[in-house]
Amino acid sequence: MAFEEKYKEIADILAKESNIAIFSHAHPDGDSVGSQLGIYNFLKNMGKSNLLIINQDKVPYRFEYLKGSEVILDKTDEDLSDYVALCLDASDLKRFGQSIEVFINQCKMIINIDHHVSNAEYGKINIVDPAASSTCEMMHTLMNAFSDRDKYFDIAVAEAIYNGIATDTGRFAYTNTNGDVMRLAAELLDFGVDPQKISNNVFANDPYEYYLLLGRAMERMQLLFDGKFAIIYVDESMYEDIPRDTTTENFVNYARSIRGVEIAVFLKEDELGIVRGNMRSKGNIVVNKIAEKFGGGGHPFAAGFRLEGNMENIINELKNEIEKVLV
Ligand SMILES: [Mn+2]
Repeated sequence: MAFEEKYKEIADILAKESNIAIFSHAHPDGDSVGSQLGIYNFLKNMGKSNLLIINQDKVPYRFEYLKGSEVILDKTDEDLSDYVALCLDASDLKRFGQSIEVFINQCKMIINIDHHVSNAEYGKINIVDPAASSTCEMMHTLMNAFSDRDKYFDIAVAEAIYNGIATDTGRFAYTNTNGDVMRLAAELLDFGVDPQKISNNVFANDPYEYYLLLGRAMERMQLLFDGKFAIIYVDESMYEDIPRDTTTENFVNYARSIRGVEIAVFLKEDELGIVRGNMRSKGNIVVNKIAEKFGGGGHPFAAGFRLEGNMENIINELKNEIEKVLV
């Protein structure tokens, strides 16, 4: 089935159903929250009252400005057996987190919309479009498939979509930025989105402790292979006087921004013995294949993994793998 027909099929289902639960991946980002709140506000404007948004983790403060962010739950007592699960920006059921998977499986139908090439097509209906910049871009296409779309598309919807596009393209800088993305962004600005408002909330809104922690990570950075590989990490010792829940979102991009660096990796031990890794490339070297060797995956130039192990061992294994592509 062509994408166009699938979008229409999903729009028809969502227009007809009154019980819709919207899910996205653990550790929310601008695209996951943006796509959830974009479609939430759109469906709410259609008059639907039985809408739920359920995520494992709370909304990062930088996205709290989006309308509806306060209604996002981390669990529900509701019987979901008559709900449609709308699963966004998540390549497989594990990405939602264990507690959320249970809720998704209670639903009578799963609709899966995502732009990750590794998507496992776990839904009854799946639209997976790796050519899309973001799930938010796909949600905009979906909204266009509703009749009377203009009645439901308001500024809150537009802001949520812009939020996801701006973040997943690295502020319109990564290789997934193309003419379609810019035309869509232009359309959203014409509609009334205030880019300064979005930017101030998303990109200029971190507490002092965020930069203090970043400084500590940067100070211990290892630059290897003629300065082409940068590796940074945070560990327990860096948190002494910094709240434990201080986010490390985007840390990897500071390492990636250094002149000469082709691949940057950021590591963090998030539970005892579980190390999360973010990998970013400047666009010359594919990193999702490397992430796959560590049990992860993602986009060609932005990938990640999560695995059990000791930080030092993982750093050494990473050096070995990255040496193969860099040296
Ligand atoms: Mn995304």
